[in-house]
Amino acid sequence: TNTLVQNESINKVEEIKDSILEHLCFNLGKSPRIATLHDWYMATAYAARERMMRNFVSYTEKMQNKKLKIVGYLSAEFLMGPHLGNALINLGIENETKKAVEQLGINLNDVLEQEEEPGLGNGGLGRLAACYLDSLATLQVPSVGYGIRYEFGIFDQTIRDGWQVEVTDKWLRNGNPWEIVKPELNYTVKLGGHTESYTDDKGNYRVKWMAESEIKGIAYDTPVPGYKNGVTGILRLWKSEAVESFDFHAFDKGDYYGAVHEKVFSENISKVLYPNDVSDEGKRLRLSQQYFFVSCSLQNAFHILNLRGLSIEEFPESMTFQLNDTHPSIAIAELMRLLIDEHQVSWDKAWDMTKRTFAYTNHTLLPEALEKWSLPLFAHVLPRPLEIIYEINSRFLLTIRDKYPGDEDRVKRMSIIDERGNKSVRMAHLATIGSHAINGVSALHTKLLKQDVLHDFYELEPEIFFNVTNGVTPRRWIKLYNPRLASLVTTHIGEGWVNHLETDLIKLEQYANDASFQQAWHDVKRQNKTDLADLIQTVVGTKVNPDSLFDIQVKRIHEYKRQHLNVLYIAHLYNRIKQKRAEGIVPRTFIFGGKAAPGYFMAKLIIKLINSVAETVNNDPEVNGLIKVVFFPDFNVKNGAHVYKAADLSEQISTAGKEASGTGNMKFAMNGALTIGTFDGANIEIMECVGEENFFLFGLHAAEVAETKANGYWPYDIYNNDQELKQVIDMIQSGVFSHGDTNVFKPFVDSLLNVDPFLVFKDFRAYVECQEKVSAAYANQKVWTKMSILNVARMGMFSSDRSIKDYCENIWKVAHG
Ligand code: 26Q
Repeated sequence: TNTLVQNESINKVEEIKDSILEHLCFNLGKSPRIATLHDWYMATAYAARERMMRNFVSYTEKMQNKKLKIVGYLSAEFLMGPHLGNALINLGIENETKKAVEQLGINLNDVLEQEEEPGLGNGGLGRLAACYLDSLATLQVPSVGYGIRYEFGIFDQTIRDGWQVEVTDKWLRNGNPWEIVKPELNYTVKLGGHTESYTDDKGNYRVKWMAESEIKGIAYDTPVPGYKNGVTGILRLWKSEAVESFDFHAFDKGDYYGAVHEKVFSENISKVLYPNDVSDEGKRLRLSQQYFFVSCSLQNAFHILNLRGLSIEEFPESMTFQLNDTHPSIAIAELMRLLIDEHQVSWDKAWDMTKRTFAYTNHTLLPEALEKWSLPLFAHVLPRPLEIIYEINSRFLLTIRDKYPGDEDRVKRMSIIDERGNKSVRMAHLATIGSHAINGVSALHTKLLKQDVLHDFYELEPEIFFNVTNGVTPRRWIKLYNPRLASLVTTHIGEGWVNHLETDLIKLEQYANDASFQQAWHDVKRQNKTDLADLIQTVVGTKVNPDSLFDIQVKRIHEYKRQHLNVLYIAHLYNRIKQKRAEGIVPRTFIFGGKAAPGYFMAKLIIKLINSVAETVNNDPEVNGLIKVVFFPDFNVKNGAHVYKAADLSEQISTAGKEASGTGNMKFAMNGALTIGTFDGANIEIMECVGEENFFLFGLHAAEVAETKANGYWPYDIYNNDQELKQVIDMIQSGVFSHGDTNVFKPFVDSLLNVDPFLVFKDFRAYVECQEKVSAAYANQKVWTKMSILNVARMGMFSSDRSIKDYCENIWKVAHG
């Protein structure tokens, strides 16, 4: 049988090679002689796509089965990362493809490097959606991911003079071989204008939306391969275009330029992804985007219903929609509108159907990050959906008044409309009221949702609250991006872990004390670190020592994530070295990566500070390479491939109660990094799984954070009472890291001394002490390696397969593989 398998593999290599050559000729019009690396990438991508399309078609066929409930995952963001490597892994043809391109004289890694990643998301929430699509396909759950085909994704980050400079992301410039446009799948979406009521021929009160403009959404489908199971799921993204009627209309009047203007307006809707900014109620285009993709998706759902020969009444049994945060929550009003205005369903029936259709995932506890829209803006852009929201709200508030007579305070708190100051629409309230299930993304987050943010709603309907702790896909985050570790693991426990992480990874525990396994484990990490060191040398120009402790914090830059706590520690170490108190410091390389929202001044200043500290520390001969600091520019999925696998220490140091879950924490831990972390988000569950003795915990608990603030927090006192902290702050203020410039970091220092909204000072001492423990532990490499093995072995529950099974069983009530 061995030779049989070998022959099969050889045949496969030939097949793939032929397929690549065919696509090079027929789709790219090139001969191998003149083909560029990018041409080879495109040809290989088409060859892989071809292998997914048969499954794609059969899966779509399967979805015609009337009895299956389809999951629609509505998300404004899908941060898919490069497709090719993942497709080869999930199709199970990575080795054969490697050989095939080698025989064509090309290196597969060079080919993979060509792919421009579709950065259609900001960070955690968008990447979560991508991991979930992978698991949905792997678990054979009939599903469609619905979103927006942004022409410009998240900006590319460059660093100039230590500052972040944003560059537009032109990810489509060289074409996108993964998507298939479906021009026949197009829907019209109304915007603006006003409404008119009338009585229909049966004497019913009806409303007509006289829109100011109409735009068209076109479907672009991207296949999502399941792991070695012959299943291909669908990511369906909507691109906006002008409706033809507007062109003709303008031509009638002879207004050619007016028609073109209309076209430009329409195409703008899906033009650009908005950064995860401090909440801005004034972004009209963002609201239009949300409504646009939601309306197209729901209209598409009615089309699918029709194709399957089902009636309108069967909608909630045939399809369920998950709202990825409030960004698509306008779907609740839109489904009501489609049912009532377009399908003549009664209010009560429509409301019952709507509630059964939607479930809502909350991703934030920060009050300032809860989505709100100014009422006048909402009325201007979406007059008819707003009327429906008013009606939903007034009926809802009746039930509240009924249940809590005289409690007008509660009514005000729970209303969808915030009547204080400038009136606004609270999208989290709409999402909660219109859903049959609502979930947080980690145990702590769900607890806090029930306790604080949505407490009134929890009191009203406790049974609709669920927890679904986030997860990440082991296909991309271990097998694809850490091949050395993956093959070491497979050699010892077989390859079942790739799609059964929950049950199989634990088998590694038996090798935790095995000296030769420990050595092999250590060697893998060491090689991964060398790879990253080389990349840093090339990209940043800094030489780092692969034998030093790689201490990494990569994530969006935000004050609540406290990159600056990490920086203060580095400055503290630097101070100790300058004062000749360096004993006990183990060689460390501090690596940072992450983008700041373009309008978030303090986040951008933190990037500048990291780069300034890096410049000073890295070039000081007294430091003599003992510590190094690196800011790795443009952190994204593609760069993440080199980062997680090389980490010794994962920094998860958010203020307790602020990070809903975190998912980077999981990627690091399942690639063998130990975590230094606060009692926050999924850190807590990670610690429970890997064991307290294998986790570096520090800092205040969420309740203590709230308490500290309630009792009046004076950061200035902490600064005055901690000499080492005072020295660090004074160094920054006095220009030690800024060539004597005392202005540049003044806003940073002032904010910490006067407000310190995220309790950096309060946790500083505990963090320093915890870092000392890390250093001591790292000094014993055998013990460290054992802890690393145990971390990985016990991370099984953080597979997104487990999360998706939770959603299937508790929220969607659908079967899974
Ligand atoms: C909202 C309005 C206008 C413009 C942009 C936005 C916007 C866009 C993106 C608001 C928030 C986001 C993204 C949020 C996010 O990524 N949250 C993270 O979600 C992860 C997955 O659940 C969690 O692990 C993180 O803890 C959470 O911060």
